[in-house]
Amino acid sequence: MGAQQVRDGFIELYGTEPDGVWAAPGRVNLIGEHTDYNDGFVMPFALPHTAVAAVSRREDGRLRLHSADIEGGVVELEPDSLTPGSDDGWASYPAGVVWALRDAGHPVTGADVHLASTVPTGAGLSSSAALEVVVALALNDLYELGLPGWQLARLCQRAENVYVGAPTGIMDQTASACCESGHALFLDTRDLSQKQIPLDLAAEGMRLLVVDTQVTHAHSGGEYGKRRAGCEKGAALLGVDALRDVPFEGLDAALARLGDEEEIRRLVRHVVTEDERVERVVRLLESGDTRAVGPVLTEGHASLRDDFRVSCPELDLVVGTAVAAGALGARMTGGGFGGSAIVLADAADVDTLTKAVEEAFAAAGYKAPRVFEAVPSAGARRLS
Ligand code: GAF
Repeated sequence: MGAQQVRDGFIELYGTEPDGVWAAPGRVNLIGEHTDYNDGFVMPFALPHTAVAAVSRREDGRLRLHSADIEGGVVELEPDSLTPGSDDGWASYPAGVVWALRDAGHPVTGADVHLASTVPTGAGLSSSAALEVVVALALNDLYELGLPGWQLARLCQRAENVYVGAPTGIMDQTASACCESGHALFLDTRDLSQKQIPLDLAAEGMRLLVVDTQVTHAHSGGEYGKRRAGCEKGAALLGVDALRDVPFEGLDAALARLGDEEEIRRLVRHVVTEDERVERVVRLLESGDTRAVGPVLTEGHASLRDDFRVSCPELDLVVGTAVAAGALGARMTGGGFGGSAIVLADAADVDTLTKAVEEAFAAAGYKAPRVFEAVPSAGARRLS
């Protein structure tokens, strides 16, 4: 939905012009999965799909939230009374941002918000991070807080972890806040240092497809939290602050020290090898060998499927079918347990691959997948 439509929706709803209109994108992650809560490396890029918010500042202690995408009216809350854990449905995300800003000492007294989003929900493409970041950026501007993107990302993560209660890492919010058009974001999640890596697949005759399996996932559910707790246990058993501190060269020795902790061993092996895969992809992209990224993606999928165990039959079917039909590489993207896969392919093969995946889904009796091309797009910004 465009800025004008969201602005018009705001006027219809609240009877006045908004102070401004902002946008924040969803993301795909090229490589680096379940590494962000282990202080490791990730490499997402922003999608063209965005959450758009028309927002006005209020001084009277009222917070009014409305989404064009959700049935139901305006949700009215008081910034003074926001309490972590209160279940306000979708409104918990923007409300959580207001709570996190105020909890960090920023004088946010209230706002009128009208939102609409084109980021598919439940598809592993960070629709919730886009909602959080667009509201954080709007309030940052309207209250002249002067916070940089990485700091807004930290506050949005706190909103999600503490207010909403989902134990996610920092990747999605940072991607939404900090990505740049035409680039993937190489992010060190320990200190949030960043490097923008140019990524122009079309210029090299390639495409990146997103295949949304339409199997919805949820991060407040138990499995994500269990993986995170297992990683923390692994780090504690190995005597390191985070699994990021286990060197790739020392992986075999570290695994041997874990003795009969078979499940922890698998988690550790995924995280340590995945960090190495991110660094390998950065080297390949920087040396112009983009095609060679494909097999690294497929290797990453096997690790997520067999060691970290966060894939599902639909994601495995996308990856297996695409690779067998000639893709350069493929893997699940995001948290897993459903959601989306990415497929790196020669441009000439896109139609054949899409058809192969659609036919495989039909033959398996699965709901038809949604396939679209992803081009690295702009991060969060003010539209008007
Ligand atoms: C989800 C989480 F929100 C991220 O923080 C990250 O852990 C990802 O799953 C897995 O890489 O998107």
